[in-house]
Amino acid sequence: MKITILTLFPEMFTPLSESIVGRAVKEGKLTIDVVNLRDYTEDKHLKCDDYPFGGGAGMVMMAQPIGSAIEAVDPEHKARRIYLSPKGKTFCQEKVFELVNAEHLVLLCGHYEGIDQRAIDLFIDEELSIGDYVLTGGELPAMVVADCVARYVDGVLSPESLVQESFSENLLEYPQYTRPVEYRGLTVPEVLRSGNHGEIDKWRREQSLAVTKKNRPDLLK
Ligand code: 4GT
Repeated sequence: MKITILTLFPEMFTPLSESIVGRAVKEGKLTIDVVNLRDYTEDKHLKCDDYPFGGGAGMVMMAQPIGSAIEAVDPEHKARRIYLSPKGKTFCQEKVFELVNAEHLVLLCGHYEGIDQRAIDLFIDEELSIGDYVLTGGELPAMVVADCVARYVDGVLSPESLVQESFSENLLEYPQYTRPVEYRGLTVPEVLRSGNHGEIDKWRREQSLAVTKKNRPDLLK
């Protein structure tokens, strides 16, 4: 799998070279290319934004650098081209399972007041939002999508870590504990130290159900 990220702020993606995703990239399990849109502008001052037609605050990213960059990274339109935007359909785990089957994802990040609508109409397959709030740019959402998808690329996580999740579909995770047994007067529930795996599974299911009822009752409907 290859993920190409198009952005005016490539330095924002250094976190992707850390931790689990960073290791997967180093081991060649997936490729993440971060491409600077500014490298594709035809403007002699390397400008990538301009004033909005119709007036209003802020700047709008021009269609030309976006179009040229997308055509350079995906000339035959084989990739799924995604624009991260608060106007998009809400990103969810089901979408992760769909995207992980793609050979190539192109993630376009907007900044300022957004991008010229013609860049969306001409070059984008779908718009995705990571939730109902506004950010200064699409870079964090692109990292969210890249991280979620990377976890399901073969060999990135152990199969056991992923199986556990699919069992607990539509339920939130049960609480986890590690050593020591006692920390500041709070002890690890006895059942988890019993070695009785039937009882442990039962306890975890009950805890999952309880936390889902409390925090996300919508998931149970
Ligand atoms: C929120 C989201 C997103 C923004 C989201 C274009 C200019 C959009 C700023 C950008 N805010 N992008 N993808 N909820 N802001 O996913």
